[in-house]
Amino acid sequence: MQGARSDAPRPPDAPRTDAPRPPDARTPDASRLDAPRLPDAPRVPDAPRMPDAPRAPDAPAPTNDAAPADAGVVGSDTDRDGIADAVDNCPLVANPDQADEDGDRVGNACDNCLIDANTDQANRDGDGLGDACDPRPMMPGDRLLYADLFDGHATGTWAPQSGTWTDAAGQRGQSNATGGTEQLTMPALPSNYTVDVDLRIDALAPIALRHAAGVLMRVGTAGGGGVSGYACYLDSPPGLTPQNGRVGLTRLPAQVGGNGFDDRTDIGALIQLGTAYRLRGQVAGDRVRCQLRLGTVQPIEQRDGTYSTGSIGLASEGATARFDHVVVYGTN
Ligand SMILES: [Ca+2]
Ligand SMILES: [Ca+2]
Ligand SMILES: [Ca+2]
Ligand SMILES: [Ca+2]
Repeated sequence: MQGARSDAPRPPDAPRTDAPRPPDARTPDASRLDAPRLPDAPRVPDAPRMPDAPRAPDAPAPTNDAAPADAGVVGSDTDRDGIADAVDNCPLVANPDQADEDGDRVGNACDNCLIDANTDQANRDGDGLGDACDPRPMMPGDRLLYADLFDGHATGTWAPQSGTWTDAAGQRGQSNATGGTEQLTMPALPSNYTVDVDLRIDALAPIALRHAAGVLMRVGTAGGGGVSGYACYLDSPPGLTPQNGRVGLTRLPAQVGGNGFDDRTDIGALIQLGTAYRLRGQVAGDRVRCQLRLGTVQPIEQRDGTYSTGSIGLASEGATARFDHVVVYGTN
């Protein structure tokens, strides 16, 4: 608005300002705005830029109508974030930090799958999530609800219930050998959601009934001060190193009430200490799912109506673990 008004009264000043360099700058700009077509191009181009490249005109002209012209400093910068369009990983979204967590050359600010490398940004159903991460890639309506990359951009607060939790090197770690749990406190998540998390088990407690780490869903406080909800986790039987890996889905507190469940599936591979794995947990109505996003490992599914709402959490048992990339997806 202001710019437009300024331009209007500008005429009087114009002559003064334009005087020094205007002839070159003004003419090109005008030709671009009015009509980046041939008529104007041929006329001015030769004079201003020709000296350096007499032959370049043919090729460069079409490509750089905007770039060279703007300032001769950084080229065209549509989103005005200081990064020229040609090298901006989000040309239409201001993101001066150029953060790109999954390294697919699409900045976090405009990546439709934050933690899944998908340079093509394929999104068949046209909703807010790319095929690479969309829980329902052929059904519109999904979107990102929450993401914590543990790089200082979190919008929620983690509330430790037990264990020793600290952030380091862009990850969230639990270093108490016996394990620990914590819950994400944030504006209520909807009842149904999908959560992806990368987790890594670094060390096993010498004596433990279980060596496991995972993500919690529909978390709440259990009667005895413990945690309630559903846990999607990686598990390794004690006594062997490395152990046969298993992925599990259980209701917490485990086995309480006599009708709880704790299903585990051998994933046919070893869980390597120090290696990160991605788990996907899902809750929708009374359907609860857990899947290790690795190869062809099949998801474990249960139907259970014990818990209908609640946030997400992180947990480890008999293991020192590190977590990264907690991303929650939901339906509009
Ligand atoms: Ca940008
Ligand atoms: Ca990216
Ligand atoms: Ca991506
Ligand atoms: Ca999609």
